This record gives sequence, structure tokens and C-alpha cells, in this order.
Amino acid sequence: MRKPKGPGDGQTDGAAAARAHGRVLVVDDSRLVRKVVVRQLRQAGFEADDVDGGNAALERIAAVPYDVVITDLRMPGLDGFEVLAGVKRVAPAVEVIILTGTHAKDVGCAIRALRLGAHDYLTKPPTHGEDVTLTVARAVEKKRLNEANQRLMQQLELLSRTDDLTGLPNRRAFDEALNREISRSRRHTQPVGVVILDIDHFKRVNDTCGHPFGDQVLRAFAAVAAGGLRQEDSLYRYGGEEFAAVLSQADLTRALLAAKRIVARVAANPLSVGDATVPVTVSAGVAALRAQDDAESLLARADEALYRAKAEGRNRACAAPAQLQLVASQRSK
Ligand code: GH3
Ligand code: MG
Ligand code: MG
Repeated sequence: MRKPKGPGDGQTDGAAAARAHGRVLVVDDSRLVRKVVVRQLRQAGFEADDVDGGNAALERIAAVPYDVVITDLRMPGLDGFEVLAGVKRVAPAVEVIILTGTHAKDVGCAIRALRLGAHDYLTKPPTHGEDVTLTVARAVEKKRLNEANQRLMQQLELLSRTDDLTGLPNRRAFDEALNREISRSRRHTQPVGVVILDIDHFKRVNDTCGHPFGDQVLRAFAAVAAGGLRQEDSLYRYGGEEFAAVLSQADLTRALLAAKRIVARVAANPLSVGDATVPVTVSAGVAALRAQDDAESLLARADEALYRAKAEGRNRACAAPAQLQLVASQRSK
């Protein structure tokens, strides 16, 4: 059933329909050409505005989200090539259609504009409204397809860096963040620390309660452990029941403190899974970047520290062996 129309609905519907067709800016120094093209576009359902010349066009493009710009090539002030370059700079998704004369020289210029990124060209005078609207409709469609593609690519990018089970960023995201932080740390001579966390005796959880229950425990663990980090640091799922964090601007002492905080938080908060609560502990290995380190050697040392935490009884955080002495001597100063 159609909804009865209220006051003002007609105008809103009309504007929405026009936006659905596409929003077009017509740029020409001839008032007559602008008038003709705008009328053709509006009759075909597009939302169309016009401006006199290239300077006004660039100002308008920066302020209004157009789908398509139709521009004359030869204009006083900024010409069509400069409008095209401006659009590509200010609003690169907007498609540009060139309006040009029929002389061989004009067509040559239009082809040059195509090479510079224009979508298509139309010849003047624009007597065939159908040519204009068809060309604009194709340009709008191309822009929307490009935008849909871009959104898909962004979603894919995000998915490729996200762990399905916990929703945390995954190992790939961790590797990227770690390399980024190492470069930043070298540029600004600031410390950077890493923590690797491994849930204690997790196999028992799976063995006694089943793998699906284990999955839920991992999810609950991720939420509790992530809550123990500073807002600027992230927790990553490193793989299996291992998690990791990159701690920007944290030397070994600070990184060790952060790791101890997470370990204590996990031990103090039995995880809720459905109606059950599951007591879980975690062990942590910590290392801070040294001059001779790369990502691999830094992680290897954090791993070694994790191994020690396990060997010393679990539910604890240990620092990388080669750095223990350094921390101890810094403390005694
Ligand atoms: P430790 O204290 O020495 O770390 O003991 P552990 O039992 O945690 O260590 P181990 O590496 O032997 O076992 C890890 C277990 O984690 C085994 C594996 O089945 C389980 N696991 C890894 N990934 C997942 C997952 O995605 N879901 C579930 N449910 N279990 C997983
Ligand atoms: Mg493990
Ligand atoms: Mg484990």
C-alpha cells in the first residue's frame, strides 16, 4: 500500500530521485549552452547545477558532492583542462565529461582530455538530449561501480587483518604493526616492547569441555586481556591460544609491567561462557627492542621469555633473558 503523501513530500521525493539519478555540474562560459544542458539533464531526472567558468567550478566542486562534471574546454580564466586537473586533485572519484566543438582540432583536444582521465566527450551544440543523458548516466554508473568496488576492497582489507573468532586484529596485522613501530622507534629513538601471551593448559579446556566451548573461552579471554591494555595499544590474535601486543614507547620495565597487569587481570577474572565461569590463567613473555634487533629476533626473545614463564610455573610474566641483567642494573642505579 502506498503511504499517503504529506506536505512537502513531493519536493523531498523529487530531490531524492534526482540524487538517485546523479548530481551533475555543468561548466561553460556560454549561458545558453549551460541552460540547454541543464534542462536536458533535469528532464531526464538528474539533479543539475551550472557555473560560469573554471574558477567557479573548482570552488563548487570542493563544496558539493557531484557525481559528474560536464565542462567546456575553451573558457576564459581556468580552461577545461584545468577543471579536469582540479577535479582529479580535489574529488578524484568524480567523472568528467568534456564539451567540445566538432572541428578536428577540437576533437583532438577532447581526445587529449580523455588521456588525462576524462570519462567521455560530447560535441557542441548539445542538440541531442539523449546523447547527453546517456553519456552522463554511464558516467554516474561508472562512478558508483568504482565506489562499490572501493568499499569492497576496504572490507576485504579489513577482513584480511581480522581474526574471525575473536574479532581481534590477526597475525598479519600484528606483523605490520610491529614493523611500523620498529621503524618509528628507530626514527624517533623511542623504545618499543612486545608481549606474547599463551593461555595456560588450554588443551585441558578443549579436552574436558569440547572445542566449541574452547572457542568461546578464547573469545572471552580476548575481551578480558584487551581490557588490560592502554587505549593506544592493541591486542592481536597471534595464532591458536596465543595473543600478542606491541607496546609503543614502552621500554622493558614498562612492557613487563603491562604484561604483569594482563596476567593478573586474567587470573582475577574467571571467564564467563554461557552459564559457566571458567578460571583461566595466562603466561607472558616480554622483550624490548635492542639496537641489533629486527622483528624476528625481538619476537624470538619474547618467545624465549614465554618459555621461561611456562617453565617457572605459568600464570606469570617473564622478561627476555638477555635483558634481565640490564633491567636489574638500571634498577640498582
Ligand atoms: P601450555 O600451558 O603449555 O601452553 O599448555 P596448552 O595446553 O595451552 O598448550 P598446547 O600448545 O599443548 O595446546 C594448545 C591448545 O590450543 C591445543 C589446540 O587444540 C588449542 N587451540 C588452538 N587454537 C584453537 C582454537 O581456535 N580453538 C580452540 N577451541 N582450541 C584451539
Ligand atoms: Mg601454545
Ligand atoms: Mg597454551
